[in-house]
Amino acid sequence: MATYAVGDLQGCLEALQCLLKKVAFDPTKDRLWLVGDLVNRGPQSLETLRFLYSIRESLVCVLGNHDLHLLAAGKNIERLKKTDTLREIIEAPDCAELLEWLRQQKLMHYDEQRNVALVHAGIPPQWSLRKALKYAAEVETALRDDNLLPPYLDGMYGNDPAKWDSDLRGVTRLRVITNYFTRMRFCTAEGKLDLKSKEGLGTAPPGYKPWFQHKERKTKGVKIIFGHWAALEGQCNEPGISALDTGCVWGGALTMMNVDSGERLSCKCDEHGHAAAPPVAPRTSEQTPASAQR
Ligand SMILES: [Mn+2]
Repeated sequence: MATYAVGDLQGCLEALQCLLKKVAFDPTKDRLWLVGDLVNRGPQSLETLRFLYSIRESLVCVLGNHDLHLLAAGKNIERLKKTDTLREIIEAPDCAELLEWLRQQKLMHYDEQRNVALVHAGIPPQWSLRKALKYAAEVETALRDDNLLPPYLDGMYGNDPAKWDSDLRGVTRLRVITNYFTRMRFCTAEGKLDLKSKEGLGTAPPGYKPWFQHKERKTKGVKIIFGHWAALEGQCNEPGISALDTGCVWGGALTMMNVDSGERLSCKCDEHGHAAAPPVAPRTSEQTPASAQR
């Protein structure tokens, strides 16, 4: 019995299946943790979601910004953008069943025994583990509530306010929580977000740092696994922090990590969505650099 964490799938089903095959994944014994962004931009969003649903008993899954966008587009198709590849899901006969499952997923998973947290983008430096779990649960409650869900999905878009304040209420409060867990890259020590910069570690705007680099970060005693930031290429140089997004959908590779040993494997996701083992693993700098549109 093993537990594996996998980076942003974004519809790259063949790369996921390549990884599962490499470790002889057994859904009756093994566990698969997903950092979110299961769908969108990649070749097989619908098939990916159907496959995950079929092995849902073996999954721990946290939601990413693209998954939340799918939930919103499922309620209001006009939210779809030109670059989205989500229409096939929304028009599928089993869409309701798949989205019903998706909205039950969490923003943050914490494994107490291992002292490991799983999130899509990160945990802001000013939040303790206890606070992060409490705030994640506020959004999770809204996602599961038929009355709270529509106003939440309508109100979650936007970059403001850029910083958490415990006095925030309603949809504004949920928007800031959502932005931390699903969109954050750079922020100040106080947790003020810069949601525009998407490039690598050295590109922080003045006064900002990657969320995990702040000296006073309150979750320093917790191991954290996250995705979302392809420009890191799977490396964040911070003890206890594991970056798993290696930009599969952008011509990179899909990364899998054994949660207990830290051992990593990868499968490439080429432009046609056909997975193959990379010539040299894990991926190196010859990969396409992070594109701006993400
Ligand atoms: Mn993301």
